[in-house]
Amino acid sequence: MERTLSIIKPDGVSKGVAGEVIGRMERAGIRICAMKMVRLTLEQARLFYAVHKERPFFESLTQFMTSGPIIAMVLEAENVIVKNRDLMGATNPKEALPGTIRRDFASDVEKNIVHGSDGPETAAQEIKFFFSDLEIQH
Ligand code: IDP
Ligand code: MG
Repeated sequence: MERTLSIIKPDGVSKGVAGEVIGRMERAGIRICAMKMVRLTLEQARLFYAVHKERPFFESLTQFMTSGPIIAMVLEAENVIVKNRDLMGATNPKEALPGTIRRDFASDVEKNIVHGSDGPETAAQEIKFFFSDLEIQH
């Protein structure tokens, strides 16, 4: 069994599509084994997205991620990193396939509704960023 970190970003929460996003994950056979709603500080957002700190969109992205509450989740399933990325669709919703979360709900490349870890190492790091072992159901 593999685990990944998923985040419903501030736009997903404020648009009221959290339930729909979670429903899609559950219908895909993904188990949610941890969940919390938090509002990141700018410092936390900068730390979470540190790999992107040289990118031109870093300032705007981190501001956006602190603009409202987010829902962080640990997802579990076989091959869940790729499975979740497939449900999400491409980073830019205009390039995302029909039926994906980003294509169906996102307005632009920055405000794209969801985050999902991109590999086993980042998944482990990102899960630790939000959750202690005690907060994850086995
Ligand atoms: P991902 O979320 O699909 O893994 P990344 O390349 O890791 O995409 O970028 C992280 C986040 O940064 C994206 O989800 C999006 O919110 C934002 N982002 C990525 N590329 C751009 C861009 O070209 N302009 C503005 N924001 C971007
Ligand atoms: Mg990424």
